[in-house]
Amino acid sequence: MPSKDCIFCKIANKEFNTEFVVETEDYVSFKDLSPQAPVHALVIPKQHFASLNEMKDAELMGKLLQGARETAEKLGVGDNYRVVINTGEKAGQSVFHMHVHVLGGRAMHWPPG
Ligand code: DGP
Repeated sequence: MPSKDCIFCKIANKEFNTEFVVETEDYVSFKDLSPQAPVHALVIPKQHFASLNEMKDAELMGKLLQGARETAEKLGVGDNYRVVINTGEKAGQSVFHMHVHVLGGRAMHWPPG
């Protein structure tokens, strides 16, 4: 169920002319507004799920990972990139429409903060 106040639903519905890196019938990816690495994109399902915990469709979950891989490749970091899914406020989730971060273009540290 799309949420009318959800910014990522609006992006997926093309209400902001956002340039997509990848688009399929199930998901889109686009560059993050507040990049934390030289390459930072988000992969989101077109359907609204508040977080990973609301997603039950394993096939769609797998498609989002394929989307992350394809997004990294298209943005030129296909050999070295990090995929992050923040789930819940304490884990750093600030937009409650499930999204997969794709980060690359610099060395990554572990553990993340
Ligand atoms: P998280 O903190 O894991 O919920 O990540 C949310 C990310 O979404 C954060 O890195 C900033 C990004 N973001 C928020 N609003 C917008 C927007 O309107 N456009 C784009 N491109 N990114 C956004």
